[in-house]
Amino acid sequence: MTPLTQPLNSGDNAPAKTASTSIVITFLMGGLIGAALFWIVSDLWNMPERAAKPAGANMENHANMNGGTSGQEAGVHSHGMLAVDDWPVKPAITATIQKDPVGGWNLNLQTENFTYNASAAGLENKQGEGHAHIYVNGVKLARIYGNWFHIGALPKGHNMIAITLNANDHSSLTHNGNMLEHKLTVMVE
Ligand SMILES: [Cu+2]
Repeated sequence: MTPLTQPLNSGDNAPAKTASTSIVITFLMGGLIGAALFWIVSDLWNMPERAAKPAGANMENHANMNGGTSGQEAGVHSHGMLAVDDWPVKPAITATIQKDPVGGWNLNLQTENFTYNASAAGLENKQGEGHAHIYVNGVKLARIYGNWFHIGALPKGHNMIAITLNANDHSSLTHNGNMLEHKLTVMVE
């Protein structure tokens, strides 16, 4: 803030312009303070997430523990939910992601008690069967029928990748009210 007071003082040497100049400066200062406050507040807002994940790629967040995106992304998921609570064996998913040497990112899914069945997509639900959905920054990118998936270039900054397990009718699988999903954060410098 100190350097900005310099022009204000030098403005005193031009009395005719003082009033309008100070109005303009007040306006600019207001804008700067507003921007600074916004920056500080938005930084604080992001802090818990940042603190939990050191910078760098391949940071994982086991979203199954905390309800994950079930609330946040409710509006993004266009399909319903299907609880697996009464299934004798519950599916599970984890994932890792690595930078591809040529371009983009290679996502590797690991599922348990779950079979991908592309030929049944859109048909009747069957326990332990379905496919996955991938969301990048809250937007659905694709349907996944296997353990490997290539993601193209990601924008700079923190990218939130969420992979959900879905029934044949595309419903998101849930257990104890939490979506069966895995979330990753990819930091692009
Ligand atoms: Cu689907």
